[in-house]
Amino acid sequence: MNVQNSGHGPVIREMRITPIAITDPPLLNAAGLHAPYALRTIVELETADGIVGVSEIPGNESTDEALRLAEHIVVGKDVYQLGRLQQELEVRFGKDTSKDRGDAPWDQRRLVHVFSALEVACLDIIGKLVNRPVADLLGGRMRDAVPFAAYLFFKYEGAGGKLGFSVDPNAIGWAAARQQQAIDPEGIVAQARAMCEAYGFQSIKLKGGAFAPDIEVACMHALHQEFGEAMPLRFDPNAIWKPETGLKYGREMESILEYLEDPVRGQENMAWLRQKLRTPLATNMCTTSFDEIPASIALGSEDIILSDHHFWGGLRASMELARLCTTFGRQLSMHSNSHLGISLAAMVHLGAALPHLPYALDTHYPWQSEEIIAGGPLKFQDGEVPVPAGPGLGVDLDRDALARLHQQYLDCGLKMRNDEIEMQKIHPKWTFKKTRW
Ligand code: GKR
Ligand code: MG
Repeated sequence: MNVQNSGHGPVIREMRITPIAITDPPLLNAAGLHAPYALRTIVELETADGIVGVSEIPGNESTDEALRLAEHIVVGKDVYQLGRLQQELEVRFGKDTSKDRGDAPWDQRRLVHVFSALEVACLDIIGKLVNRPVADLLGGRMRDAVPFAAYLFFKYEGAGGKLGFSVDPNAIGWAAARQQQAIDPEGIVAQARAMCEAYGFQSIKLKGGAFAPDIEVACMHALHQEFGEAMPLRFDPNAIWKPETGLKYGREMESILEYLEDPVRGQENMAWLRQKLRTPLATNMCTTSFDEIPASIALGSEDIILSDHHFWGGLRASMELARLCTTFGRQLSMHSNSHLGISLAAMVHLGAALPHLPYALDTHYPWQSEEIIAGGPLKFQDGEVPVPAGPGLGVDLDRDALARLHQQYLDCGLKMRNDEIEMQKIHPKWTFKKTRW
């Protein structure tokens, strides 16, 4: 039976895809340097009755193109037809493979992003239809607020955007601190202090992979000294270490880490290291899709899977992943990339519905200085974000901001994230290496 255009239920009448560019500071990581702008894509679905659902995903020309190509599949579907939508998208685009993910710290697969965008927007609509928050559609809230961790970065001076790498002399508090250079223990500790004071975070993660391990590990020890035993610490060099480097520095940090994230590349190397360290290992790089779960279990490659609804194909897929994690003795936590409030709201709904939440989740949110949701950025209280009130995601688009950030996208000329090119503007001979130290 063809249920497309059946006329029953809320049918999607229109899909709007808006790429935007948001100001992003010069943050360093294993793949290079963040550009002055990070790209996001905002998707709006509107039903025949005029109900609008929104979502936000990492911006990339090829994902935007895929979304456009999917329009004829999406328009005419009932918002409850998520299974059918997914199946038709798989037929249209073919399933993503692990290779499609790429070697960078972030995920470059198309279908997971496309489906995540459509699923979240449909759930936003469904929530509005039944007058319930998205967390209730995922099984109901287990908690009213979701804890996040301070996410520190080595960085050059500046705040990104039009100002390039210059500093705003009038900024105060975190707005000033976020512009400072941080390339050594002193800078990292100062960054951590300012971010924790502003947001109340009670766990800290440092993104590594930018400098030689002894410098980065010294920063972790400096953080431990500054904040003491009570502050859980994590470190993530994005798989750029050789196995023996992971072992040496993993042991050096064994007494101070809550968990060690992607110290080495690939499930086999992670499994080898996991046998040798007492510190739990987490990943958003070696077990990154359902297809990789069997090998993860067979090898024992990690303790914690860092899900990301943009990369795992949506919020319901992340709930399914949580069940698998429980079955196979894994913990589940959350990965992030530069993002705005629609993504954060979705992360919070998911975080609120997850049966177990043993770790504070990752977020890049403090690094962003622009917003597209009405009423400005979502607020943190003692490092936690309360589940947004109201049906669906509980956030509304600020259309003026959307138009402004779309114009910024057109003006900046970026079409996809490429941290290597950005790094080469400063260090022309620099090249990305999958394994460096
Ligand atoms: O924002 O530079 C960055 C991070 O390196 C990001 O791209 C990673 O995907 O945060 C991420 C991670 O935990 O690996
Ligand atoms: Mg990571």
